[in-house]
Amino acid sequence: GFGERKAKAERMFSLMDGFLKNDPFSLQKDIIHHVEYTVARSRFSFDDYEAYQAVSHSVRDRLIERWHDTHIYFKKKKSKRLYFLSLEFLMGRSLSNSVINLGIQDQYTEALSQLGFEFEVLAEQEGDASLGNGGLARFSACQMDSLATLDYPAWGYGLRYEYGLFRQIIVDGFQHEQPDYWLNYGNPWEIERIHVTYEVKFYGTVEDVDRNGEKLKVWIPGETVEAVAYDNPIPGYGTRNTINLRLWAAKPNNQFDLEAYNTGDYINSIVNKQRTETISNVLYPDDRSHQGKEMRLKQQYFFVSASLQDIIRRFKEAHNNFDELPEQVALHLNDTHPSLSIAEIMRILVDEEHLGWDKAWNIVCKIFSFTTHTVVAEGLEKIPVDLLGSLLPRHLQILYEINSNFMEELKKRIGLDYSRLSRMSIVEEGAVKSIRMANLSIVCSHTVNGVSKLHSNTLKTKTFKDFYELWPEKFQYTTNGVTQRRWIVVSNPSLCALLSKWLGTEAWIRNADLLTGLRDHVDNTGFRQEWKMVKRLNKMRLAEYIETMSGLKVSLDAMFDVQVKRIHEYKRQLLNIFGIIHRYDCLKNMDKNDRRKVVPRVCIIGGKAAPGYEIAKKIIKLCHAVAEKINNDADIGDLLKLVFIPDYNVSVAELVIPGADLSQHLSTAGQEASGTGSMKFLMNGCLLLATEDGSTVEIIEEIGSENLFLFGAKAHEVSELREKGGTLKVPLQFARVLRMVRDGHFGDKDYFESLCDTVEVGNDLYLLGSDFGSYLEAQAAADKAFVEPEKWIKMSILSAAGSGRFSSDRTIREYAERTWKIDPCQCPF
Ligand code: OX2
Repeated sequence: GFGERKAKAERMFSLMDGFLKNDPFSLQKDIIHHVEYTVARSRFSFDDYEAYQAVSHSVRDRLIERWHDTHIYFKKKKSKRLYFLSLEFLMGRSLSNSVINLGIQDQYTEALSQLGFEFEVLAEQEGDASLGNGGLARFSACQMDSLATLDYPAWGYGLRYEYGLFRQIIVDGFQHEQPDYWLNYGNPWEIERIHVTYEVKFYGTVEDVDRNGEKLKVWIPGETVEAVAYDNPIPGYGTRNTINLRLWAAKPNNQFDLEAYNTGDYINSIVNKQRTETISNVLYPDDRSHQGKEMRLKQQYFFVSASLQDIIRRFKEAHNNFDELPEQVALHLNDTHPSLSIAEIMRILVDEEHLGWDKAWNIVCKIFSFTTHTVVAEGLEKIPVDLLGSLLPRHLQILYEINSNFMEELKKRIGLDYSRLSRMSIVEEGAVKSIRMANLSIVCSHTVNGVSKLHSNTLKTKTFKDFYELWPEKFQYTTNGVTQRRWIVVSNPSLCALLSKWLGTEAWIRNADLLTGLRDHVDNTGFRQEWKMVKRLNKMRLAEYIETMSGLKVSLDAMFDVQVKRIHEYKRQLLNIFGIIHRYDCLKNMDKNDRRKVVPRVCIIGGKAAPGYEIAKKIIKLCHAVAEKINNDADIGDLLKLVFIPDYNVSVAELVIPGADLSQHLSTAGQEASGTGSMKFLMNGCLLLATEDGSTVEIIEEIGSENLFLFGAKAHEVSELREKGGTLKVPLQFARVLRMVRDGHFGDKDYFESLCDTVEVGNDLYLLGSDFGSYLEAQAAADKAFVEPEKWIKMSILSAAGSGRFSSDRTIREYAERTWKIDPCQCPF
């Protein structure tokens, strides 16, 4: 009975000796315990990596306690839960973030120093968890941090890829990809749940069965794979709440292929089994492009099926009526990658739970919300019907049925407007008949979110215009944000201390709006002096990194000018490189006297190109070719340096961003849905040089256009400029730079030819030529501001002061209140 169970639990708790203690002495005991029993190294000889492992395990123990309490509490409160479904999470490192969020960083620092270790050095031992590509994936990670911190009853679901995003190495200026087998040395931050497993089925056929006069569809699958859960605790800051990120891995199930076994084909039967394991093996490295690959679809369904089984099981533990599902469960689709969930949940409700179609559909339409991160229709995911039909025959039927119902309803509303009907259809007819995952997601979701105000307008007026006219109320926007815990507290400790000192409180760590308080001190010279010192310190850190990485010594007096993000034509790294070539060319043609007035620059570029994206790879090579020339030109010296930072990832970002004076966000207006890098730079007092794209429009509202350097065509001007195409006027400087590259000024003339072609007049889709003039003006304005240090520092302070709105805490609160309709549920301490 209940009394007995409670007594037993109480006795066990007394054996536990209460919760773990966090004073430095207790921490030391726990660390040494883990060195001895977990890492199994003699207590007298363990290196930094082993010390890191032991420390991490001691932190994990503390996370687990809170994780348990949080989940018991959520269960008890029966509050509605958010399930955040995403195929990508870029978590980066966990150690510093965890001890900071647990509020025990000082204790750890002291404990370790008494053991002869430095906390920062151990934290550096950790490798990144790179289970994602870029902005979308890091945004997922920031949202998890905010969900935990704001006490929302939420779970994240994802895939536990064994190979994360490839490591980028540069050989002779070319990008090479190396596998990121990140689990090689173990992962102390996850908890394997060998008992939480589900079968996921693929292939096979669907049969019509008559059961007691009822016509049923029965899916007879051809392959079964087992999904096993790995839980990753996500601690909130300043709260006991610690939520869960559950990642699925594929493993072969135990039922052997009996026939193969009996015919003596033992080895082959095992080899076949191993093949099923590969589903969660590797992350697809293409940022924003979709190729209809079977393995990718398998991953998506594997993820969806395991997550929904888990969610439905949990729901059924406490409820027996599916009508209650919408009051208990919010399912969030992070882009269309998890949108097979819609067909899967219909299958579960109709085929397995035997609800009528209409009843099931009504329920399903109340639980999904959807965020889209793209602008261009070509970027939207489509799945060939043949592929889907063979892998998931029953789901294809369901999708057809959803679509035919939708088409019927639509005809009633808009009449027989066939071109419109075919644009809105979930099924795309054509050379390759396919399923449009975005249309599916819009039809079934109660809310369709854009990621910035501008993006949402594009969705309403272009990308999803037809849908907006049909269901205007579905279309919302929630501007992205980033977590100040990671992007200030973890990555910029000196700025963190400065902010708390001058704001007189640490409360900004949970309430970023308080950063506006910095405006009150902007005229205080003492404050500005300290601000300057912090930037200098971070520039030193970055300069050291650049030197160890590339051997290049850079001057701290130079302006550190940074562009770091995935390499994409629309992000226009090429515009940056052309600007650098132009600067170099000007320097070469300048006399000694004029040179003395030039602001020295260290230009830093970093980012990965998708392995199959040729043009992006050529951009990387050009960057190296130009760097080679400039950096070895003794005549130029410290006036200009160009550095490519290889293998840009979360932990590199933590180092680079705080050290930047200027950062560049150059996407052709209307192309970047939001952009989140800019927000991290802003928080760190780095000035932006940017187009009026994505969330920059809202950044301008917060900090004023006088505090950043804007340039380029506006979003509403772009389509007209593109139409003008070949007749557009391009500045002479642009033509000259292009010529230099074409003429082999930087070598590899032939190799760069196709790259040059992409920006030739008439072919210049991203408008590099027509934006070049105003780009150079913005750069000149930045130089001018930099030579007035007091002005620059003010702009820097006002940038950080206006960054509060771009905290992911604000993003999450908006989603929670408007979209998910969930309430905070704070586990008592
Ligand atoms: C990115 C978008 O490109 C970027 O603008 C946005 O800030 C980020 O998502 C987070 O919303 N894959 N990555 C993105 O979109 C897709 C698709």
